[in-house]
Amino acid sequence: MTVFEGTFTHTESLRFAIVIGRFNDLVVNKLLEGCQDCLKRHGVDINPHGSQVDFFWVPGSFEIPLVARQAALSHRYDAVIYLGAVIRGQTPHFDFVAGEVAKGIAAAAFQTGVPVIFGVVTTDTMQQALERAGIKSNLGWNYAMNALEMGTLMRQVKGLGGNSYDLLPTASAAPVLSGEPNLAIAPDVSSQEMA
Ligand code: INI
Repeated sequence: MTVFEGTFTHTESLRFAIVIGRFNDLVVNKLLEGCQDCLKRHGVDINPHGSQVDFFWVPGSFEIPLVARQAALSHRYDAVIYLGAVIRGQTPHFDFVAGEVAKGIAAAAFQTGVPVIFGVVTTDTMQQALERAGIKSNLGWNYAMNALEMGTLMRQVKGLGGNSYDLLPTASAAPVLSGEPNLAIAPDVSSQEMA
């Protein structure tokens, strides 16, 4: 049998959408910085005027799934990354916001066949959120790694053919749809440990 794994190399043809909720922007901007830094150091052109990454800004996490689903439906992207911060102490409807975002993001992935990365930090306090956005580690980096891994993996999976998304346009205009398993494992995948 075969082992399929995503890679963190040969990223020049990958395309990503990053959907960002502005709410708690102190946290979210740091997540975005970490995410961009990781993509850039793995060879992705993060220039908003370039061809590899598009950025979508929305008011808060609650709005993320709508835009993210639409972005995924465009099938321009190998993966869509959602960045947001939902902090319990700041909202009595924490569970509604956090729950709806999680459900919406999962639905977007299933409905579109495009990998979605759940980059919404949910914490009890601002301090905990900041610790995950740069003070201790930066989860934005991890979310970018997840996007690279899933984007490259899905190109291999789609290369197998015969999946339920056959009637949809291909996920990317990029040509690498080999169907060959890629056994390479990024040497730096564990370099950013979570707190
Ligand atoms: N949005 C967030 O991204 N994080 C939060 O912690 C938050 N709080 O605390 O309420 C939040 N609310 C805004 C929400 O996402 C919507 O933008 C708003 O309700 C308008 O639909």
